[in-house]
Amino acid sequence: MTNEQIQKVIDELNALKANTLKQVEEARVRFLGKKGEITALFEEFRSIAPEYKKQFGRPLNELKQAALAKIEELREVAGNEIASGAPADDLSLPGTSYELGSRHPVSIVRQQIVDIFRKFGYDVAEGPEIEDDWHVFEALNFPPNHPARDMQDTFFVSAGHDNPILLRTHTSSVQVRAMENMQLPIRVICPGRVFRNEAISARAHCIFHQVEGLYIDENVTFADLKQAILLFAREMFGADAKIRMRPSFFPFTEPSSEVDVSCNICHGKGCNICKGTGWLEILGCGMVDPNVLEANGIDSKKYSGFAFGMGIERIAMLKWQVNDLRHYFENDLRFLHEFDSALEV
Ligand code: 2NL
Repeated sequence: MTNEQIQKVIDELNALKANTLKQVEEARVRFLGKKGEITALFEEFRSIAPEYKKQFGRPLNELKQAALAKIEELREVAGNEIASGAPADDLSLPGTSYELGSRHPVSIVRQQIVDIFRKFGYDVAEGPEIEDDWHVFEALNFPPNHPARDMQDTFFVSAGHDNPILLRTHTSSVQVRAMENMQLPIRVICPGRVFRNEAISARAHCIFHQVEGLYIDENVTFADLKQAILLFAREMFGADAKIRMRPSFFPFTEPSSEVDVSCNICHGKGCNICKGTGWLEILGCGMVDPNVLEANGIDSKKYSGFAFGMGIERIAMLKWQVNDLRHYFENDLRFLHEFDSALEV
């Protein structure tokens, strides 16, 4: 056995062409069949002197592996040709098509809300889903025994000490972090996932999504809040959208208000979506309580602000008449594909 013998087979292998499966099989027999060239080399190898085995063993094995790989490659190409009936390198063939995913309705609406407020000059901020008591409750004027601080309403990661670790129940915690880190004036919008220890039903879920907004500057008034919400409602629900405000209560705002938008289905006439009232509740808002400003190191004599919060699933339900919150979390493709054409880019 000589190196030249092996090299000769390598050269032949490199030059090998086979266009049909029959030719590939012929090539396999020629190299690797019972009387094949490589098989013959292995036969010869068995009878050479032990001191030469080292020299030829490895190149022979490499040659066999290379031959197997080459035959396999040729077989694949020839197989494709047969399937398509055309040469493998026909560049006019259609490419492999990948099924594209589509965006989730919650993502679509979140992006629309965020885009509207970005246009108004708000920054976008995100923060941790696992938070501490300070950022979720204490800094937001929740009294020590407020029911939201109860195990019934909040998922705790660790309790029993000064500053329990928990899953955030609203994205206000991100705004607290904004007050810690950003310079005044602050205009920020905080989209994110929130968690509440609730039984799952058509109207409630233990995980949902929120967008909260916060604006703090000198001389911010309730009139500014009303105008911001009205402009948002017109962008989101159409130029003819009207809003109305009803007094409400939140620990972190004073005064507080809930906001309804005129029903986009019956335009105020009354239908089963708005339960005959002509109005749909879209968000809660208010003037930031001075206690919240002070807790976050902001002089409440000099500065004032407004804040608002809305549930993204809720807005999406109103926009598309989705009647059960659970649809958003089940990932049933028949539901998700309903929104394939909903992207208004
Ligand atoms: C709702 C109501 C609201 C806020 C969220 C807030 C945040 C800070 C200070 C003051 Cl840092 N307020 N957020 C205010 C009023 C209402 O959300 O119904 N959300 C789904």
